[in-house]
Amino acid sequence: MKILLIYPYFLEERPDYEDVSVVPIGVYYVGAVLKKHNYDVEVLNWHNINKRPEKIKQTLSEKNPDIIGFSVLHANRWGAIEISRIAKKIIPYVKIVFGGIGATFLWNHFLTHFPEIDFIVCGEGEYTFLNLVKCLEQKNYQDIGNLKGIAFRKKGCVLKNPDAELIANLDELPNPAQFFDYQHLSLTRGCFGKCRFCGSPHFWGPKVRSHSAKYFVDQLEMLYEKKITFFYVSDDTFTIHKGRVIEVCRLILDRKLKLTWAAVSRVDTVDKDLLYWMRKAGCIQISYGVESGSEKIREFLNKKISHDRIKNAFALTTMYGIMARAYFIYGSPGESMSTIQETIDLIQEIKPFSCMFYILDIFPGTSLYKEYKKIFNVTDDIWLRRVEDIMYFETDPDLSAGLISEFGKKLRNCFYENLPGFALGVELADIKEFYPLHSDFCSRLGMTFDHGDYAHIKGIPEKGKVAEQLYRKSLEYYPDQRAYLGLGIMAQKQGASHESIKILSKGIEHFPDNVELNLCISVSFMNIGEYKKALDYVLKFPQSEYAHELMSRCYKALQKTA
Ligand code: B12
Ligand code: SF4
Repeated sequence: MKILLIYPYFLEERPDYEDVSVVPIGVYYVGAVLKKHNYDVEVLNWHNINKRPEKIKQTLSEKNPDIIGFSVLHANRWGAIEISRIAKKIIPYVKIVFGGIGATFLWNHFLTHFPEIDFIVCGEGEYTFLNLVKCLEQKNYQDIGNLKGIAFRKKGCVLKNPDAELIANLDELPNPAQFFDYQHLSLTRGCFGKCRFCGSPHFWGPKVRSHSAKYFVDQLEMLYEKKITFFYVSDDTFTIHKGRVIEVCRLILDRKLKLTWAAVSRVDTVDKDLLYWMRKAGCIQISYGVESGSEKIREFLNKKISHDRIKNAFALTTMYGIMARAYFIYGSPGESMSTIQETIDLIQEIKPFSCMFYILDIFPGTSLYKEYKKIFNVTDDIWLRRVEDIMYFETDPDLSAGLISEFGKKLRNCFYENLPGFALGVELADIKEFYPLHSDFCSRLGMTFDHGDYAHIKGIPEKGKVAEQLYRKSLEYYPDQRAYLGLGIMAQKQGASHESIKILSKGIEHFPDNVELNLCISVSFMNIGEYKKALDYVLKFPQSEYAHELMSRCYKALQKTA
């Protein structure tokens, strides 16, 4: 049995490409269970296959799968439908299965309107899909009628079996890192929150299940051994079980895994102790759902977090040298310039280093969607339109597209204008053992302004100056390769070669084997015509292509002067 697991494309281009280019972690869990049972499984990340549509036919013909499982989020469902149609034409016997959050809530809609879809795996997918695959392999179609968690068609009727039980012990799942490489990990499943715009509570239920710290860190370690050193912990609320998270951090430290990671959390589940351990174990960013500065709107969204909690979480996170990131939602009922101003006031108070602003969307599986259907007396048939989603403002006569765009601009502009002040005013906890970490934090932030995410954003003033000050602050804490290099490159760009050589030499004293520092100083020496000295620095790195390029430039210059 050849099984393809496909993560299909979205309809719209996004400004944040990274958001949609990652295969959901659940696909690897589903794949790992199948691999453990010796099935021939392949995961295809087809988030951008629509840019080369001829590849779809060609790949499907070559691979000739018996089953294709699609990972469907609401917004990529059309991608899955279009690929399914092509697949059925080329391989008429192929069985098409939709799974994932988007498929779960619209099983009836999909099976009613799209004959190319054969089955829907509702909810947690690992064992439900395995059971389905086994039945299909044995051509035992009779038993599919008894498989929990499956929706299917029978004699023209769409049927759904009862939900499957949730997996009681997540650690019994085979570790996906044995079979696949990825950067998004999850420790827990479920969330105690009941936010109106979120599908998670209805999908996973209110009970939070967790892997053990050992399972989680084993997974990290396996990926680390495959040279993956940066991770995103994709839980709804990673910090829900404080003790478990500290155990994870201690294990990362005990096993000496030199990695960095980012997590998602709620402002009401962090404290000093936890942040201390998280930072020590390599956490560099925590994203919090703040949603709005207006209490009224937070209440509507059912977010249930107080102003003080938000303030406290951001202050503590920053103090420990972790980038505090805020998710905001705008375009909610009652949104106006005055509530947007409340959000801006909050941003100025909590000083986040990164903000994500999303327009309120109405996704199936959320309370918002249930209310929307009731108020407008519509059915799931609205999704027959070839659109990704419906934004709340489109349903509200008090909000127009123009207004929403103005809100978005105002929020982003305000954040960007204030960002340099936030960065330069950062106050870190005066804990001696944290000095190397603080140094790393400041240089990392400096790099973001200098040549990272913020470097190309016009609305951020004085990026170079901010970066320089952050690099200097970093070096006040501890020697840091990134800071030396940043300052060295800056001086070099300004034509201050001697200054650049001075700072890079200091860096090389601390980090003699750092390739970038050595190659950069070599360029500065070349800039002042000292080719012999320049050569000394590049000769140490025969394995680097750039070093070879510099070497030949040095030799040519030396030949000319000889
Ligand atoms: C972390 C996260 C992200 C991260 C990383 C996602 C990733 N690729 O791993 C980032 C920030 C990149 C992200 C981006 C987006 N996200 Co997001 N994200 C989440 C979050 C919080 C956790 C996802 C997760 O890891 N779950 C744990 C794993 C184990 O579950 P899983 O991947 O869903 O897989 C299980 C089942 O769904 C099923 N399954 C999944 N695929 C398949 C395939 C087959 C064949 C089968 C049989 C079963 C199956 O079995 C799996 C194992 O049990 C969820 C909320 C949630 N708790 O689920 C929102 C959520 C999934 N995201 C959401 C949205 C809207 C998005 C974006 C579209 C937003 C955007 N900016 O455009 C993008 C989509 C891109 C994407 N690739 O996910 C919505 C989806 C709503 C919907 N109905 O579609 C959710 C539900 C949050 C919400 N607002 O309600 N997201
Ligand atoms: S938005 Fe976050 S806190 Fe709220 S229910 Fe969803 S996952 Fe939980």
